[in-house]
Amino acid sequence: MITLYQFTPLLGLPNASPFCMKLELYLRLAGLEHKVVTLKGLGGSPTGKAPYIDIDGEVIADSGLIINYLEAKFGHPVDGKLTLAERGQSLAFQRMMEEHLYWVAVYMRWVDPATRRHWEPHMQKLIGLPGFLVPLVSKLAARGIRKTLYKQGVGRHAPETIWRMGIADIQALAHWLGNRTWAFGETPTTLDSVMAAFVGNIMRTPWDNPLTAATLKHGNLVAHFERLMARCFPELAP
Ligand SMILES: N[C@@H](CCC(=O)N[C@@H](CS)C(=O)NCC(=O)O)C(=O)O
Repeated sequence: MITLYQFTPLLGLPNASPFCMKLELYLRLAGLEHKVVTLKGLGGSPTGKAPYIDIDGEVIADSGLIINYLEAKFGHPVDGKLTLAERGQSLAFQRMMEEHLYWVAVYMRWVDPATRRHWEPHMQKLIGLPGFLVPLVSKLAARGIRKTLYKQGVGRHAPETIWRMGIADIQALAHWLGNRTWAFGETPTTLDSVMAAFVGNIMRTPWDNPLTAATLKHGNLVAHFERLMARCFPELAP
């Protein structure tokens, strides 16, 4: 039995963490039976991050490592038909979103001073905080995450540059997807899950910002997100 530990659903999405949303989409694409547990804290995660799973008593963290494990254990139900070259492309785009675009999205959600107050009510739901603590926790979180972004490197740039870096990733994805239904062939794969998780989270950010505006201009990315939602999460599909 697989138990998926992740944050509470938010913004009309299965998850406001793109990594949790990616993994839940993958589990549904793979048709692997699983139970979802909403996290109250990250103490049970071997890495201190979400998502993580428990599979027959073995606890594994990191969405990518979990998918590798499940693909190997269950006979590659989602990515098995990809050629080695397609696997290479898939991994390169996943890394672009998870190791680069992610940090711009973190800036958009947690640090950009113009938008922090819009995120606070959602943050309250995400962490389950009493209302009076929200301004303080929001300020502390923004301070901590600003330091993380500085160490990672993205946070050393001016805001206009940060936005430009994220928008370049979105454009690359949109141009690469073109008018295809899925990233590769007739059925969705892990890369489709990652794209929909990132595009969905950026699109559904409920305040004006340059990254969301640029993403919404790419009708093919929006339609791709809606297509995967209709297939995997009809209960939440737009
Ligand atoms: N590489 C990891 C990244 C997971 C990750 O960064 N999760 C974030 C949420 S989007 C998290 O749990 N952050 C909590 C923290 O850093 O304290 C994966 O693919 O699962």
